[in-house]
Amino acid sequence: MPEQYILVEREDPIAVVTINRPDKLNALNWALVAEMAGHLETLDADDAIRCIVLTGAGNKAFAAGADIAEMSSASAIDMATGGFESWDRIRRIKKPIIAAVGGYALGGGNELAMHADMIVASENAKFGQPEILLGIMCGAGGTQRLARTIGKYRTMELCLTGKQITAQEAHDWGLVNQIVPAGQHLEEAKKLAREVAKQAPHAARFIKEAVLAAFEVPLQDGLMYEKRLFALLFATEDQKEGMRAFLAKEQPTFKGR
Ligand code: DAK
Repeated sequence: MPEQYILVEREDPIAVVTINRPDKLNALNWALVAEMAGHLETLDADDAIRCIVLTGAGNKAFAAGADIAEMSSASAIDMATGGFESWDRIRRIKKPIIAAVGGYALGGGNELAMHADMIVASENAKFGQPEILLGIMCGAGGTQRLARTIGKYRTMELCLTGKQITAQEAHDWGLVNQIVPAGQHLEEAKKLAREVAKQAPHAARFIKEAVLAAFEVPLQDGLMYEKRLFALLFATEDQKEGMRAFLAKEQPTFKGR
């Protein structure tokens, strides 16, 4: 399958991955999600990249969901077997990902944004899970990640009515880190990414792992996991450098070792 849907721009130590299907509001067909997973994995394996920004081309949409035209003729078996692998690959990316959302983040678009670790939204952004309006439900983690993020009652409201919420509401509900003026989402997300990219890469990776574990394991197990990862960081040169620089009143230079 020729690559066609995703643009990657490197600005080491960050990279921007853009869903480039603006005429269809960046609707996520299977080939697109597979292509995105491939690029994210390549960047994840590249030591020169320390934080990834994920965005949609144009200001109208981050992504308006899975491709309804493609899904309309899919069988239950297609859906059960075909689509999930690429999403799982995106879920397993270890580097921090920041979603830069301008316009619609609906259905799979919102679910994709929630695969990121932080969300920066333009003030014109709209979030929602409109699957029920199509006679279906979330398929890429929406019920689970939303319930853990904005709580049961607001998740029920979004998923049972299909309504869209504004960037301000999403921010008030804890789904969005920052709201920025319309059209500024990418620039602001890149600023945040550069801030993250300055940090010690092993620490950033373990923090992501530990925070995500909080959604999956009981507290005692999560605390034990955090303790182990914390101790492991004392095997890195960056721990020595961070503490040396603090004591010398200097800025640290982290090398990812
Ligand atoms: N799929 C396909 N095409 C889409 C699309 C979508 N989700 N959203 C928009 N488009 C296309 C439109 O058909 C139109 O194409 P042309 O007619 O120009 O060829 C073009 O994008 C512009 O859209 P509109 O003309 O509709 O633009 P408007 O400004 O009038 O409306 C809108 C914008 C976002 C309100 C509207 O486009 C809309 O309601 N879009 C659909 C939103 C939606 O229902 N999204 C949820 C889809 S279900 C899974 C993983 C994920 C999922 C499922 C399974 N597995 C891993 C198995 C996720 C499911 C979903 O996301």
